[in-house]
Order: sequence, then structure tokens, then C-alpha cells
Amino acid sequence: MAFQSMKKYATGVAVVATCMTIGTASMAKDMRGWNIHVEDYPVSHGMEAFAAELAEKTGGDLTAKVFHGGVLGSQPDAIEQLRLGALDFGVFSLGPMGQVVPEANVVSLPFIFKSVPDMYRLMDGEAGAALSAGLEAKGIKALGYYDAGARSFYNSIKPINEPADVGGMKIRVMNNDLFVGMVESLGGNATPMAFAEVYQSIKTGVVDGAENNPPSYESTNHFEVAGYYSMSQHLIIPECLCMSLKTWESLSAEQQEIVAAAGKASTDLQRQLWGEREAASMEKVLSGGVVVNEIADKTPFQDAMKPVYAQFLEQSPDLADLVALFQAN
Ligand code: BDP
Repeated sequence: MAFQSMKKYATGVAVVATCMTIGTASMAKDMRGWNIHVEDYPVSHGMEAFAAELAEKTGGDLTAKVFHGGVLGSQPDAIEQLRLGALDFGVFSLGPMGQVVPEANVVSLPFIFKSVPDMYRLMDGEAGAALSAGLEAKGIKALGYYDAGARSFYNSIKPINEPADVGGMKIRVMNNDLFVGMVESLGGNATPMAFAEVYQSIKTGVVDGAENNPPSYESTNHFEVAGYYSMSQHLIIPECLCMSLKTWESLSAEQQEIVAAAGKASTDLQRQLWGEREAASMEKVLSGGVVVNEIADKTPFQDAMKPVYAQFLEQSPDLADLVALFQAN
């Protein structure tokens, strides 16, 4: 009897000891971060600053390594990995995110934001909070919204001045049905394709062009193979510095506070670096011989997007209020 209770007691001690070990072990963490961009890029600098702040503020308990250049996989795959907790954090365009998080699609509607400052205001307010809730419901914790400027069309054939110029062109788009509809509404043929394949595809004529913001057009060298850049600015899609909800939930309350603050600081830094890089990228492509044309009146492009909105609202009637919230501001 005495032996029995001794054994019970001993087991109890062992269980307590194990819990304490696990508890302590979960405090220290080596995290892996996914990034599609090259090392010298505003997103990359923002992520490195995030990682550095985590290590510093936790005295090395939380370390984070950023894998640049998409070496950990394509963006749609990485989004799945993040949800599973196989990746701890990353910066994702809300474009491809829309395939998983319906609310994210609202910011992939062409011309939904009137300007980049409007995008900041909306993303930092009630509208952004609604997107963050949508992300969280799918296992993704938003820590901040980075700037990715405005996306414009580029191609190897001619300047685009009006929707009819897109007619018949083969245009690569990001992985989201909305972008297929967008190009088709302009009369073009859309090809969803991984970012890493675009350079070669334009070079070999698999597609005639693509669309992106100036830093991505420049850093990928797409401008070398698609020398006409037409400033349609049809999409302003913010990017999310996101953590896997699984990782987030494994942290102590104090660590979560540090992560949230580091996410905010990194977002502020990235937004500041973005403007500088945009100007530098435009200078670089212009001196590389790119023909850039402004599109003063974007109304014909906006009008051409009416079917895209109509179809979206028909397929996602529950998102009508969120679309209205973005449009009203
Ligand atoms: C860049 C985004 C990146 C996308 C890429 C693309 O920062 O997340 O993967 O566009 O077009 O601007 O695929």
C-alpha cells in the first residue's frame, strides 16, 4: 500500500517535471520565415528587421531566419505551409491569399482603393481589421500590412493606352481567378503562373507580358524582356506580414506582445523603404531603355471592370458589406 502511494507520488512528480520542461521548451523557438523576394528589397529588409527585433527583445529566446528568393516554395504552397505551422511567418500578397481567405479578395478588386494613402488608412482601420479576422479564421495571424504600391501592365509588344490595346495579349497573372477575369474583361488572355517563371516565359514568348509594381518589375529584371510599362495602376494590393496561428498560440503572452510590437515596427520601416525603392526602380528601368507611358484617364479601364465586380458580388454576396466599406472610404 505504502509502496503503491509512493509510486503514485513519484509518477505525479515526474508528470509535473515533464510539464515544466515542456513549458520551458516552448518558450524558446527557432522560427522560419518565407519570402519570395530577393535580399535587397523593401519586404526583405522589413522581415530582417522583424527577426532582429525578436531576437533582441527576447534575449535570444525567439530567433527567426528569413529565407529569401522563394527558396521555400511558391506563394500558394507557402500559404498552405503557414496554415499548417510548417512555416512560422512570411510576407504574402493578399492577391494569392484570396484563394484561401475570401475576405482578402476584396483588395484584389481592380481600382478598389483610390490611392495608396487611402489603402493605408483603410488597412489600418476597421476594413483592415475585418481582413485580419478573415485571415485568423484560416489559421493566419496578421501582424501588419506592408505597402506593395500599385500594379501596372508591362509587355514586349507595345504601350497600352486603352483597354483595346490589351486585346489578344497573353498576360501572366497571380494565382487568383479574379485576375483572370480582370484580364479577360480587357480582352486579353490571362495565364496564372508562379512569379519565378515569369521572366523566362516572357523571354520565350509563352506570354507577352505581366503586371506588377515598379520594384518587382525591376528586381526580377522583367523590364529587360518586356520594355513597355503602362501605368494603369489597376491593382493596389497590400501585403501581410503574417505568422502561423499555430506558432502565435505557442508563444507566451509576453512573447506575443514582443512579436506584435516588432510586426508594427517592421511595417513602419517597410512602408518608408517602399517609397524610396519605387523611385529608384523607376529610374533604373527608364535608364535601361523602358518606354513608360502614363494613362491620364483611367475611366475606360475602370468601366471595363464592372463585370468583374458584378461576378464577384454574385459569387460572394456575403462580402458585399465589406466591399461597400472599402468603397465608401
Ligand atoms: C509582387 C508581390 C509578390 C507576388 C508577385 C507576383 O510582392 O508577393 O508574388 O508580385 O506577381 O509584387 O507573383
